[in-house]
Amino acid sequence: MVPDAAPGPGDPSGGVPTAAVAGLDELAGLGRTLVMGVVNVTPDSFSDGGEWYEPDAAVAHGRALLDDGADVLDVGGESTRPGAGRVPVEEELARVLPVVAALAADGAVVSVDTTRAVVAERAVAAGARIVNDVSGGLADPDMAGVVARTGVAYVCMHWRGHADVMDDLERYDDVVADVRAELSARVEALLAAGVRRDQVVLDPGLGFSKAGSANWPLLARLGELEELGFPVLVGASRKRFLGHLLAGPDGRPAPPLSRDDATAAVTTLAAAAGAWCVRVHAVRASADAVRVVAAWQRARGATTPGPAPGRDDSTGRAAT
Ligand code: PMM
Repeated sequence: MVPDAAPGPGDPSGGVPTAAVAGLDELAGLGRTLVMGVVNVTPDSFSDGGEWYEPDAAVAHGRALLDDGADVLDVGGESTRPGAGRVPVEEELARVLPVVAALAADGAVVSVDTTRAVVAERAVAAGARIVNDVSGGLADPDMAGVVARTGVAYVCMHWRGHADVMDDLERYDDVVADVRAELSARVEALLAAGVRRDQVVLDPGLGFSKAGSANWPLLARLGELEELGFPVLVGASRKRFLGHLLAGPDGRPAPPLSRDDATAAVTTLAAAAGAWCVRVHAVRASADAVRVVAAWQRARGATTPGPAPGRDDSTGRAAT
């Protein structure tokens, strides 16, 4: 892994997402899209089910992802696989807390992937610095209060229902406009509960209540979400819509583990579109991709007369 080149004085890194998110100062200076590596401590995730279920194996996997170039490790103890049932809260705590504590003690920036306020709060006490809530605060009315009280970064994903019903909630007039409006409503609720703006990261929730074809406009029009003025995280890794895209002649979707090259291609596109972070299972290719995009953007900034219309050159984010 080649270390990041430190942006020099006057470095024209227009278009690079350098947003300062609460408590993550050391990441803001990297001048490129961040890579979040997935550490699923579950027996049944669609993408890597069971592989890292034992805490020691999960910690070792997290460390390997750091070696591959991950900036953040996302530790989750409940599968969001379509159709999955809920995990009892004590079980979720037992799965994630030792892994969060061990990786945080190593000095890693750890995120906890949970929809439960109590899990979020205990994980932050164990060292997590990001709460990644695929329900955007809808699954647990106490989540916004915990996020406000702890002051940590909060990934607010677009969500319409738990895994057992999410595929029945896929109707949109215009998927991008609808997701944007529903995320805006979540942001209003978070701010009303005392969450600060600099804690919030938005996520379109690819694959969550989105039929295959609905995911592409969300990627293609990422700028419309960025216009809300918050950093954007993209989680496309190994998802079903990539499996359908890569289906063989028999029409069967490509299996999850064969979707990593397509995931890296999505990382490249998302980074070029200004994503703050990508969440991926196979880190190395995406870690390389975000560095390629940053170098490409710096060269564009050096050779073009100014920032693209509507962009704030200092942050690389849409001027709102
Ligand atoms: N996708 C999964 C789980 N957590 N979190 C965020 N913020 N965004 C996502 O798209 C997302 C997520 C799907 O399950 P996986 O852990 O097997 O990838």
